[in-house]
Amino acid sequence: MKGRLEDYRLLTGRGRYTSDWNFERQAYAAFLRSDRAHAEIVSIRLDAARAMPGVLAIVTGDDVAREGWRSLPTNLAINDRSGQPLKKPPRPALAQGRVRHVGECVACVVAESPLAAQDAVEAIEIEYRDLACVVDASAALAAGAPRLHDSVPGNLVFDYGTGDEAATAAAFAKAARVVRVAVENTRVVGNPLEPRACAATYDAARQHHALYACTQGTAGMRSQLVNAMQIPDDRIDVIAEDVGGGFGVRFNLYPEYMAVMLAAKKAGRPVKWTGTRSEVFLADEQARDFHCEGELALDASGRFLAMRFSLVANLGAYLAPTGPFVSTQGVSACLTGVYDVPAAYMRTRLACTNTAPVAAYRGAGRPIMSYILERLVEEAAHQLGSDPAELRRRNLVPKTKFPYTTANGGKYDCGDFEGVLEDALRASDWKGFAARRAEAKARGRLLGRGISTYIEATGGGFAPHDQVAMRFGADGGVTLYAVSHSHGQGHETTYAQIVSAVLGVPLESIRLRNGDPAVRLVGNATGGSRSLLGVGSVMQLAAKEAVEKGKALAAETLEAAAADIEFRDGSYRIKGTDRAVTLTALAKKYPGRLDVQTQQKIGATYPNGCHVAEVEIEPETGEATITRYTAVDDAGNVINPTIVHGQMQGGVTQGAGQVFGELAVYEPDTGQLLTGSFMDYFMPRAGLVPEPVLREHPVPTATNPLGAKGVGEAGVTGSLPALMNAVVDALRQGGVSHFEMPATPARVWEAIRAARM
Ligand code: MCN
Repeated sequence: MKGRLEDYRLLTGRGRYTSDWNFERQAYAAFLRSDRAHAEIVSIRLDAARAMPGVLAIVTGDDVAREGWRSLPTNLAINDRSGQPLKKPPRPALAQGRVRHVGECVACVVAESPLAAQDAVEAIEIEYRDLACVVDASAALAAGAPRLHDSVPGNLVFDYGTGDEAATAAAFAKAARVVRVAVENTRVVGNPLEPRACAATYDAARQHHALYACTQGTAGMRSQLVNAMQIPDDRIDVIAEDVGGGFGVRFNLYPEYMAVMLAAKKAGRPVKWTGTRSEVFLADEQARDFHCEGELALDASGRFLAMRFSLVANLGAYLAPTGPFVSTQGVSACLTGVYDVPAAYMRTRLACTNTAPVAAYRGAGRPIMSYILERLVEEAAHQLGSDPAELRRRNLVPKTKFPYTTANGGKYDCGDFEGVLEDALRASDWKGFAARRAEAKARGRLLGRGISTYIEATGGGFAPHDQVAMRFGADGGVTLYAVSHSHGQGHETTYAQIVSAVLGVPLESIRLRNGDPAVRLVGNATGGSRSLLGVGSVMQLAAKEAVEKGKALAAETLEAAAADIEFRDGSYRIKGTDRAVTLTALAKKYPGRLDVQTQQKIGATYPNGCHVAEVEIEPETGEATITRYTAVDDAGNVINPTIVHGQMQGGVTQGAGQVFGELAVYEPDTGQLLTGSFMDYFMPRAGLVPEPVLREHPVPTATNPLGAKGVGEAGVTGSLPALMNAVVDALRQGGVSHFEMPATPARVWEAIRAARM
């Protein structure tokens, strides 16, 4: 296959992204955003702004309250360590009485042009009374910290615990050795290519809203809106065609979308908002930002007896809809990694701070776990003087133990962790490293090697099931409908491959419609690397159902008994004869009769892999270069190897971005975001990661009809610890004993200099 089905359309500018939608009598929105981290709103005067040319309407938090629209939703289905449910401080679409982070929406101005709207924003007179702020999660939990929400004492929204605390303590008590590490998983900004945007229309006669927004799934967005606006589901359509990247930060409802919907209602005109890159930095959900402490208990032979983790998560000023889930169960779904460990416990305290809300970002919690766990295991190998691969090998869950129940109740379906590790050692020339290190040393460079054996959960999902529809057109084409969105993953191609293999029709005759409001379906948004194994599986079931449906019609057409009809290569034929009719011909002859709508709940499965990285550091400049990268992954059965390799490469690069430079920095005293543009915020470029060696080690799962595991996030879950382990290993050669991300030249140089003094 040459390229992906969607490539020509997207590469020739024929995609339809959110800001490509235009409407008759369309007006434009701009936002007044808080320029301070924490303050009471004393007064807002709108007269001067209203009098500006072209201004049509201005909405504020009072209008949202008057409309009866509630807080943006958030949820966590469990109670915390003391039996308490999640504290859910209110998060109105526009600030009501107080602002809690720089960039929070205060007012939405609608005008005849984007410039007129922006000018009027600047004419709004607002008086604030500043309050003390806190941007660090541990500081926010300390006694005497500024309190963000009246309903959240001590800024602690949830005190999560998972695993068996007593059994873990008992195992630690009898350990021959205990290894400890503390690491920061730094805050990053997602930065999809397409900045956030939306357009809203309101049909007063039908009391009906339509929202056009860049989203990873229209059904999830609609249900979040229904929850916040308290209106029936059929009064809202959410529409999205092409979406320019998501990475998790396009999953949830955002305040701007509700504000623009209200503005459209008030102005009586369609309203469009196209955010800027600055607004992405200030007000998109941000990610990671965990302080992590880990302890590993080992017996005298280096067997893992128990693990214990204590985490503090910074959730930002408000709880994003999925923020609490991602920071708790999203992290601990693979608490003990690929290791066979009898006891484990994790405690995570979720704190509010005066920063942008935090939620899912590629890996959605799993890279937090893989990072602390694999840094811990690497440190154990270092302290024991053991080969890091050998220590891992000794502790992996053996093939014979699947399905494997983890110490906190997770169930890994299948895998071959030892086989994956051995493949990676071979592919990375593990044994040749000593010679490469000596060669680098001779050139005055520090060469380090890092390994990670990771695992992640894919397949969950919040919706009750995944539903797809398949319609056969008069032109012989097949249209597939799903609610999960493709925003870079190539679903148009892979779903078509699955369906084409069953129906025997050409790939090019298959189209994909994501979230078409005319075909309302229940289903999950794209997230958790589950689209192929969830939606793709249901696509296959739907295709098989269509083939079955066609049998009776073929029998009628061929004047034979249905039992005598067989289907092969796109045609029904009477067994043992050459009398046949194609499925396409039947679809044309019997319009609508082959159409199907199918659903299924698909369970979780656990992709895993072993990544090995080598990083060379130039001690005089602090510059770090990835010299080799090897990834062996078990994604189960693979539908499209090119796409899978692209996904791995993208994920690995995303991990490399965080390890080598990405960092969102808030000034501690003022809460100002110091890294609010690409001038200050590092973005990984293509040259950061050399062409990786990518290998598959598939162990097909029985949990879905395709035998597939997810792949979209695996690259980052594996690369974050592998790369940082390599950096730390290189720096050890320079005498550095402790180092935190990001490994920018300045920070690396400073660490080496400090170690030399
Ligand atoms: N695939 C395959 N065989 C497998 C597994 C997957 O051929 N065994 C293919 C799938 O058919 C699909 C692609 O690989 O075309 C990714 O599939 P999957 O692992 O199911 O992940 P999703 O499609 O659900 O994508 C979500 C995942 C997530 S959660 C984030 S975050 C992410 C990611 O994918 N964001 C991305 N990859 C991204 N890639 C791009 N370009 N942009 C983003 O925003």
